[in-house]
Amino acid sequence: MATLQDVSKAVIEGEVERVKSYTQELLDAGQDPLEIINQGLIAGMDVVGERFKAGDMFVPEVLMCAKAMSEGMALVRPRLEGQEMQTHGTLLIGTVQNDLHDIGKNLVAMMVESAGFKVINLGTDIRPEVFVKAVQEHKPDIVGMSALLTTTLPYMQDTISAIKEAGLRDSVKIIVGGAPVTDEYAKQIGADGYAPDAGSAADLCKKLVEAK
Ligand code: B1M
Repeated sequence: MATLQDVSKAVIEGEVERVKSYTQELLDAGQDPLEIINQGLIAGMDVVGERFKAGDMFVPEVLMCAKAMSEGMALVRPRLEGQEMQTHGTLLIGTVQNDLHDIGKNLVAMMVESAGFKVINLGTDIRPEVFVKAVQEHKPDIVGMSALLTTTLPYMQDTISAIKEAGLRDSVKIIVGGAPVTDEYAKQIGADGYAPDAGSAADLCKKLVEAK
């Protein structure tokens, strides 16, 4: 009989088929779906996040783990039957205007989702006014911006200004990241935080909502 530890171990090893079969076995045996999510799937992704941050795991491996976790989630979700899944909060994330890079941003979205957040992923080339509209519509706890080009970095500042001008700055925390972004730059443009990688971004989101 599979255990919750088997599920986490299979997530950590990026074993999609094993995650699916263990998850199904536990569901069939009547295991609480929320326990499977929190003590199996998310617990596994927590370890993946730590190892990725420490440089012990690399992007392709993390993508496999995230896929394994998503496939497990897909089996569990229909069984939740009205049980409110506790989320830490909502992250609205996008790559800034004129920037089409999305591999790192999607990795951040997956890790933050795996850490128990609802994530609204706006995509790439997101203009400041589109961020503003999305904040008004979704009322997220955190707005995340990603940029990979030195030429698109200034759009982070423009987006923060647009959020301020719309009177929404006090309602959200703003985090930034991407290869050319630094902690110093984040402070300079008035962001609430910077994360160098996807695992740190998940930790940062947890820290910011706890402090809210
Ligand atoms: Co582009 N590109 N690219 N490219 N590309 C870079 C970024 C570049 C460094 C390559 C180089 O010249 N050495 C260079 C930028 C130079 C600069 O500005 N300093 C560059 C350039 C110049 C360009 C074009 C202008 C090329 C051209 O057309 N002449 C063009 C621009 C297009 C545009 O955006 N308008 C372009 C296009 C492309 C492709 C479309 C071909 C493709 C993107 C495909 C896609 O994303 N769907 C691409 C790619 C793949 C790259 C490289 C090779 C890889 C980027 C990547 O995905 N890394 C890149 C060179 C390199 O990095 N080796 C390069 C892996 C990813 C996991 O890491 O995105 O850093 P990263 O994300 C990390 C962290 O940064 C952090 O967490 C992630 C996971 O740990 N992070 C966050 C990211 N976002 C975060 C947000 C957070 C927190 C953390 O909070 C919200």
